[in-house]
Amino acid sequence: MNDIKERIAAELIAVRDRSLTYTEAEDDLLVRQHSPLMSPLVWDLAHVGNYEELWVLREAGGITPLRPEIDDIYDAFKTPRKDRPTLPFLGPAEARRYIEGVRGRVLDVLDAVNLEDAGEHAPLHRDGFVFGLVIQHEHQHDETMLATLQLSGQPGLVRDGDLPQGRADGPEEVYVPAGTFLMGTGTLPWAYDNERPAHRVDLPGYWIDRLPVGNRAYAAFIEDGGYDDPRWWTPEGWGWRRNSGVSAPLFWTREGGAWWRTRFGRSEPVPMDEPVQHVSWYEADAYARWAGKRLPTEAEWEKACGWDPAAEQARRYPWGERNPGPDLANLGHRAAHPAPLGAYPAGASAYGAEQMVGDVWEWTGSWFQPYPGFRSFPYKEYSEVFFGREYRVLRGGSWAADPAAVRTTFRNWDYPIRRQIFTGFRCARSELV
Ligand code: AVJ
Ligand code: FE
Repeated sequence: MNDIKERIAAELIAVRDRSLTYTEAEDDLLVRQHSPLMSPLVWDLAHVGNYEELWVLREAGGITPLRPEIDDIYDAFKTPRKDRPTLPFLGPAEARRYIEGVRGRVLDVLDAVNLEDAGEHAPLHRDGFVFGLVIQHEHQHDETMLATLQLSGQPGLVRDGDLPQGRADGPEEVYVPAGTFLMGTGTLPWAYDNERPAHRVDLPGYWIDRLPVGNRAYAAFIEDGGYDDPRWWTPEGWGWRRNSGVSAPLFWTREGGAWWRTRFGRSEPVPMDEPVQHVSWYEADAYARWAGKRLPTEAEWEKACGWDPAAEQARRYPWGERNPGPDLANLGHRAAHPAPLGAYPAGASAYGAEQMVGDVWEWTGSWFQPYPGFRSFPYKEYSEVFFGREYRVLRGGSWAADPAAVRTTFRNWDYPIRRQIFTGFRCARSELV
């Protein structure tokens, strides 16, 4: 096996270990629905196996379907999440057997294929793309499973860990001078279709927060009456605020004059020096207006994160090409929460912005739209069907995102009302002239 095949095999093993860890619970917890926003955990588990069967075995490997009769059950477009408990999905033991059977054949395909000359299947196999696709897909579902586990309120299921200390000093904002940069990528082999093609974008100068907005600052917004003042909210945001009755981030409660949160089944004081998470786009947008700022556009976010103005090229990570070690970013579920603000000075971008990847996904002010020259690959339902004015773009990746599915060009998206995801934000403002 050559280097790339060894890396793929290692990544396949790592992501499967992760999925199995998140589904070690008793059967009842796995088959139950914990929120209408989420699938039963065992659905996610077999869905990643079915996706792997579809893409690696059938499409790229030309192998006859193993279990075509279950395809409809695991087609995310056929049944919305809220209705998935009614599906005749595989039980935990059968799901584990199914995904293991698929995986064995996937490793056979990997072993046998010539990645650089796979005949009619070449586009899927080039640079191991189809394996990258299923590895990233499974990691994304693992993050979804963590959101489900958080919503379940069940203690003792999710591993925690230690993170670096925060750092209080440093400027509030960094300046990004006017000029063009290259947005998106034409070279990263495992990038999704929505990250392509690379294209020049010209931006005026702007300021962007050095760090994500912290719980202390967010609590000040609440205590200043931010949830009760329509001046800070868009009309849709204000409508959502009134109908939902929301008055603090999801999982926060007020007890004895202090803020508490529940995290994976346990109650704890809100750590004031961590980035805020579990806020909707509407809340992020309102906070930014209260602070005299706005959310960064997606282009502003990406330039501040990934562009190296001296080298005139984009970096894979804010600090460069090096893999995200524990001194650089809080990724890959090292702990089950964001790191304190200022914990990763070594992970700063060329412009000095910190914690751009890891800790929390960050809402941007942009709708999820195609880049100029976008071409769907390998299927329309990954990105294309979501383009428009329904979903807001999220950037950076949370503590629960794996480095395999994080890069400066990576795009995530969700409805502006969603809060169960591990999402926060930072603010920006235009240069005053
Ligand atoms: C890109 C995170 C919005 O979870 O719905 C999973 C990723 N696509 N299976 C999602 C995805 C197909 C997607 N998000
Ligand atoms: Fe999926």
